[in-house]
Amino acid sequence: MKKSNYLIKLCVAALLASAMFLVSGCYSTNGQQGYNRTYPTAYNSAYVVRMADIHYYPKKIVVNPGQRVTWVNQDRVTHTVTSNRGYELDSVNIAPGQAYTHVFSHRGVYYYHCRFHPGMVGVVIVR
Ligand SMILES: [Cu+2]
Repeated sequence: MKKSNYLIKLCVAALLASAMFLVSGCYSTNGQQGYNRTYPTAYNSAYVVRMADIHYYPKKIVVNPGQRVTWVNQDRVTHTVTSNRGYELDSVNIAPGQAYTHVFSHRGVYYYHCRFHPGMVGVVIVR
């Protein structure tokens, strides 16, 4: 019994340590400025939204009807791009290193979130 308590404490300590490591990693991302200039060509998209540190960057984008938007997961965990209402945005799981592309055909305001991280939200304005 004592031994299993010790093991549980050890696991909690390990989890806390890795959580702190993740948090400290939030501020180590460099080169964000150049990102939107370089990636659209790679993905042939008008806009690229990065997923990193449990956030979408940028959180809000404005596009024209018919434009492609690509979400790139540069995080260490899986994310989704899921409409708050309706199914305009309904990605499958986007693993680290993977991307999801969507073409917006109709004007509107499309709020979305990640299924795994409730605080991870964004919006695409098509006009
Ligand atoms: Cu997520």
